[in-house]
Parts: sequence; structure tokens; C-alpha cells
Amino acid sequence: MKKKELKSLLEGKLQRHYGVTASEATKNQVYHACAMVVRDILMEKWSATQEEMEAKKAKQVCYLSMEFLLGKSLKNNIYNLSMTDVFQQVLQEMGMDLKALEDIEEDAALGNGGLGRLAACYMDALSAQHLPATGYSILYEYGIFKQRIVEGQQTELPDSWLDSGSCWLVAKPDETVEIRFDGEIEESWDGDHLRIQHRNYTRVNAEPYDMLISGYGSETVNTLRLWQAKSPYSMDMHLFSEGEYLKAIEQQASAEVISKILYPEDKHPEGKSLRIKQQYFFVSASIQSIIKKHMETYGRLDNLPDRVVIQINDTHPAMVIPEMMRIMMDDHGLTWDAAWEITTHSVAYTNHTVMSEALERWPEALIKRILPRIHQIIVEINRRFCDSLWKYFPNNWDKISSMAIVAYDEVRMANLSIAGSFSVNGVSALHSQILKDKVFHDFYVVSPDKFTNVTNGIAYRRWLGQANEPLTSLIRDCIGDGFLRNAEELCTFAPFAKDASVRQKFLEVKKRNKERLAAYIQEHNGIDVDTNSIFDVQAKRLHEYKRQLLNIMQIIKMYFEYKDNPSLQRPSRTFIFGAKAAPGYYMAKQIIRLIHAVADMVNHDPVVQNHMKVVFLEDYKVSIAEILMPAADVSEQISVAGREASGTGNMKFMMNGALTIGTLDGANVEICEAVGEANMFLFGLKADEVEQLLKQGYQPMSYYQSNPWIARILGAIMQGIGRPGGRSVPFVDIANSLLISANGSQADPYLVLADFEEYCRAQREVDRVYSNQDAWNEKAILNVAHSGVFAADRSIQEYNEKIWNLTDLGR
Ligand code: GL4
Repeated sequence: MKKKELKSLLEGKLQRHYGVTASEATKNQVYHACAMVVRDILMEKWSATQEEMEAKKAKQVCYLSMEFLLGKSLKNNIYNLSMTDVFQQVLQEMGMDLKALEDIEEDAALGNGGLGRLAACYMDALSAQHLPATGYSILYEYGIFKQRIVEGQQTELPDSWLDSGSCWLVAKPDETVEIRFDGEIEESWDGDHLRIQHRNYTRVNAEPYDMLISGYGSETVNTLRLWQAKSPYSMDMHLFSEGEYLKAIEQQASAEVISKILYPEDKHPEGKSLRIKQQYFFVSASIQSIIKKHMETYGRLDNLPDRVVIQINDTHPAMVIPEMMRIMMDDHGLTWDAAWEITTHSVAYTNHTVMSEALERWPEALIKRILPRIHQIIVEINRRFCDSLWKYFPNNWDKISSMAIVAYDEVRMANLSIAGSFSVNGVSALHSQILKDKVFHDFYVVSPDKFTNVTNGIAYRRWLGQANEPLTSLIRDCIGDGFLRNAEELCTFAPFAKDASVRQKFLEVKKRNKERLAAYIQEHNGIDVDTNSIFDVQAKRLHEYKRQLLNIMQIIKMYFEYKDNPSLQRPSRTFIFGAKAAPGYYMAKQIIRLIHAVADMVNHDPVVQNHMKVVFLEDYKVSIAEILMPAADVSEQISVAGREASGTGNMKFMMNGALTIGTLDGANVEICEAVGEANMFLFGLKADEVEQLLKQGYQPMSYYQSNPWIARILGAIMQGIGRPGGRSVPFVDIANSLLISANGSQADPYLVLADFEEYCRAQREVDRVYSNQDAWNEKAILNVAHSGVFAADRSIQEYNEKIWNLTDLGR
């Protein structure tokens, strides 16, 4: 698009929507005008995509996820349309700055962390690969909370993102569907046909809002459909006129609360009725809309699996299975067998964690009360499933009851997901192997062909192309810009690691990115950090298995080493953390507090602060990650081996040229295969060693007794940590959790003490390698060059080949 055309489009929006000229418009108005212009362009492509899908009778993926952690849209859409330059120029002439407008937009934070961000990366890659897709989720009014740190402790504030985000939503009120909760099921025979009637139910409307999903250089624009809960009863006038004001609006409020807020727990499902309602609400709305559309086009359901594949992002949407059964049997008159055939050939399940507390189980009584028909269907699925298991495990009741979908008054969503799908995949090679060997071993024995792996990937044009322009342009200068379409071409950057001038330029790029981050830290934390120091970053949700505690213990050790020996020669370090803790997760919040106490101690010590700093970035989110990843030298990926299903931050850091210090966990294993052990810092117990140690009886006290550093650090943690001369805070619970087993639970279940010594060794290796800047940069460049396999494009291709078999709209 030419400058003149864009200018007149923007002026038109400002005039018609705000009645102002370009020179009168506020920044906020110009932001909205830009968004509207971009939306119009996407809308045309979206219509063309829809037409093409119909003409080609395309097969599409419906990606159901409770979470899509999108971040900001304006920059990404403009970039994908290759309009960054023209926007910059036109805005400049209007006296505005594109960057400043981008900052007005709040992150769309409809997700907790990796799982939700993965969904967003996949939508982007699907459009880029011109594969037809619709994402389905909930239009939460409040996304993940905003984190405020008050006196070193996390507090939570609501995140109302819609003020600046709603301009990306296209309301489709005509496609509203009705969702039914509660009530009773009445069965009656109509000849030889069983009629199911749902009586006394509570009705909630689901209103769709569509977001248009662009892909880099692609004509395909896909849809992310977000459902909002609306009460069909505006207000009970009868009650109202009798003066019962509150009761009158109660019904309305209890319906609309369903889409109010995202649950902020990563890996800890709350057994709350509202959460079940959220799940069924978006599942039922999505399936109703998928089946309705299919019936309008084809007039039959038996070919549904040829036209759609329903990918469920973890078990949160697992109720698609009984819901499809319900709609096909009760509304369309299919037999059980016919409906089961269609359902199990349409649904595919991705597992994202092996942590047992994250495997969803719902109290059966709750499901029965809130979703009586779904409950009946689940019970019947279970009965037939257990029958079928008999032939594999005759007389083995223990095994069958462990695989059952309903048992001990609980409904097990993972078992339902496996039984009702044609594909089960993990998200890294190691994780998929653990699923087959351990977590779902019995299911694997019954249907080995169902199980597969698709290693995660990232939308690298966002995480490298947009977030790190200096590095992108250095790569472009070396190898051309084909890598922006095909990430595998990044490997042709590898030989440049040997080129001294490229290493020098890489160093300058990193320095610029560190300066940008340092400015951010100065503005938000008031801390001066040295851009010549090693930027060592751990940014991810706060969870004990991710072991931020291991990191902070090593930092305390370093602090003592400088105290003991002020002339110690080591490269200086800036340790940077970003992490939200679930609001009810006590230990995670204590660890955040400890990080702040250590930061206070280190940053105010007159001697030590010249060697190291500790920074905690408040409210870590996608847009902060976009500043953080490009500036990192060291990427901390230090989870207990076997627990982190994949990780995706690890990929983003690598692609931006950070060296990983990590355990052989999740996708770290594949990072190591791609870049070579010599170009990262591996340490710690391996997954099988972890299991073995826990099995044979792990005694953290023995490490405490044999390693004086551990004793000294835990002693300090217990006595209190704080700035010199100031108040110090004791962290007795943290120390106890590492040493004492409370009511039968394992002490230090995440093996912090077992891996401590090895981790410190690896950190000294980081110092040694960094002391030779040039050698370090060579390794960093090799990390960038070998990161192409972690593009979401590759993951999507694998999903398509192994599971989806979609129609390619680009052909
Ligand atoms: C997660 C995993 O913990 C993480 O390793 C993985 O990268 C991500 C996407 O597959 O899914 N599982 C859950 S639950 N939250 C995650 O971030």
C-alpha cells in the first residue's frame, strides 16, 4: 500500500469515528484508527479465506484451548502484512510514532504461561502456512492478573484488557448459541426411538467475538473465536417490581460470571463449579457452532472427520467428547455407535504435563448436578470402555479401575481424552516417551498407534523478527531474508560464527539489546545494571519444579564468595527474574519474596553490588518477554529432569543467542541435540536418575550435612535475609521444605539440594567461557543458527502430517 492511500484511510477513520482531523487526534484515537484500518484489510482477506475454504471443501483444524496468550496485536498484524515501513512513514508525517502507539495496547493476556502462549504461536503459524484453522476459547473480561510487588511481595490486580483490546474483536451476535446447565434429564420412548428431554435447566447464551489471525506474508487469515457469556434474561421484572432488586439481577450475574475471569493457576485445576461451567460453556458453544456449520454445508455428519479435526489443548476441553455424542444422538438422531465413530475420528488430544496435580479430575457429583446429560454419556462411555479393556487385561480389576474414566466418585479427564480421541501427543521427545513409559503406559499398551510426539515450537517471526530487529538485520545481511519464511535456512548462518567481523557485530547487537533492557530496568526498578555484565535470565511461571530456588541459592553462594573474598575475579553478573505465582500458591509466593530479599541484600552491599545485581521484573508478560529475550546471555532452564514437558521460553532465548544452562529436561534435550553439548551448559540428574533417587529414598539432609555451602545458605535463609543494616526476613518455611518431610511427604521433592553442587559447577563454567568474549559469541551465534527447528511452522507441519491432514489453501 502506498503512503497516500494509507494516510487517507487513517484520516477517514479519525474523521468518521472521532470527528477529528489528524492534527487534532490524540494518540489513543490514532491507535484505534490504525487498528481499524488493519482490521479492514484483514477482514477482506478473511472473507476470501472463508470463500476459498468453502470452494475447496477444505478440511480445517478446530483448536480448542481455555487459553490464548496473544500479547499485542497491532505490531504483529502490521508486520505480517509487511506494512511496518509505510505505517512508520505516514505516522511520522502525522507527528506520531508507531512504537508509542503500540505501547498503548494492553497485552491480551488470556492465558497463564506456556500452554496459552503455545496456542497463540500455533494460530500464527497456521495462518502463515495457509492452513485453515479456527481457534476457540473464552472472551475473559479479565485476563491473568497484573502483578504488583509491594514490599517484596506479590499482590494481584485485575487485568481489564478490553479497553484497548476490543478493537480487534468482530462481534457476531447472530451466531449466538444457547448453553444449558443444571436441571433433570427425562427419557421417554417414542416408538423405538429414545427421546431425551432436558428439563428445568438454566440457560446461558454464548455470544461469539472473532479475532482475525494473520500470518506472515500469507493471504490466509484464520479466526480465533472467543465466546462471551450473556444471560438471556435481562432482568426479572416481576421480582424487580416487587422490590427484590438484588434477586432480580442475580440470575443475570450468575450467568455472565462464566466469562468474567481466567483462572490464574498454571497446572493446578481448581475443583470449582465455575471452572466446570467455563469448560462446558466454551466446549458446547464451539461444538454446536462447528456441527451447525457442517450440517449447513454437507447436510450429513458421517463425513465430519474428513472436514474437521478437533485438537484439544490439554484436557480442559475434554468435554467435547461427550458433548459431540450428545448433539449427534439427541439432536441429530444418530446411534451411539455412529456418533462414537465420528467423535473418536475427529478428536485429538495434546498432553502438556506429567505433574499429577495437574491431571484434571472432577468430583462426579458436581458433573452430575451441573451437566446431567453429559454425566449420563460419560458414564456410558466409561462402561463400554471398561468392557473393552477386559480383553486386554482379563480379571485384572486393579488395572481396569486405574484406567477407568469414572472411578472413586471422580471423573478423570485425561482418561476420557485418551479413550475418546484418535491421537495423543506429548510436546517434546522426552515428554512423549514418559507418557508412553509411565503416565499413560497402560493406554499405550492397548493402543500404541495413538501415541505420537510433536515437539513445541514458537512464532519466531514475533520472537526474533519483531522482537530483535538488530539481530534479524545482522542475519539478513549474512544469509538474506529467506529465513523469515523458512526457519531451516537459519542454519546457513552457522559458518558465520567463524567470521570475526560477524562475531563483533553480534556483540554490538547484544549490547544494544542489553541497553534497551537496562533502560527498562532503570525506569521500572530504579536499578542501574552494567551492560557489560552477563545477563542471566530466568523468566517463567513460578513453580517449585522449575527451581527458581536453585537459582537464588546459587546467587546467595556467589554473594558469600564475594563477601569472603572481595578481590575474587569473575565476570560480573546481572541476574534477572520474571515470574508470576498463582495467588493461592504459598511456597511460590515465598520464593518471590526471597528473590526480593536477596536482591535487597546484594544490590545494597557496597562491595558486592559492583560484581553482581539481582533484578525482579514485575508483571512478566508477553510484551516484557519481547524486550527480555533479545538481551539475555544466559537462559536458565533448570527444572527437575522429567517434569517440564517441553518449555518454549528455552527456544526463544536460544533463538536470540542466549546460551542455555539447563538440565536434560523437556525440549532442552532437543536443544542439546541441535546445537551440541559444547554450546550449552548441562548439569544435574537425568530423568531416570531422578526417578531412581526418589524411589530409593532421597535424603536431602545428607547433602545439607556434607556440603558446607548448603548449610551456610540455608542457615542464612532461616535466620533472615535483607539489606545490610536493614530489616531482614527469615524464610523458615522454605528451608524446612528442603529438609523436613512434613506428614509423610518427601522433603525437597524437586531435588534442589541434590543438583546444587552440579549447578554451581556449571555456573563456574559459564564464567570461564564468558571470560573469552569472542569464544562466547561464537557459541551464541551457533545457538541462533541451530534454532530453526524450534519454529512453530515446523511443529504445525508435523501436526499436519502426523495428525491433521488439512487442506493447503496455498496450493
Ligand atoms: C505446559 C508445560 O509446563 C510447558 O513445559 C510446555 O512448554 C507448555 C506448552 O506445551 O505446556 N503445561 C502446562 S499445564 N503449562 C505449561 O506451560
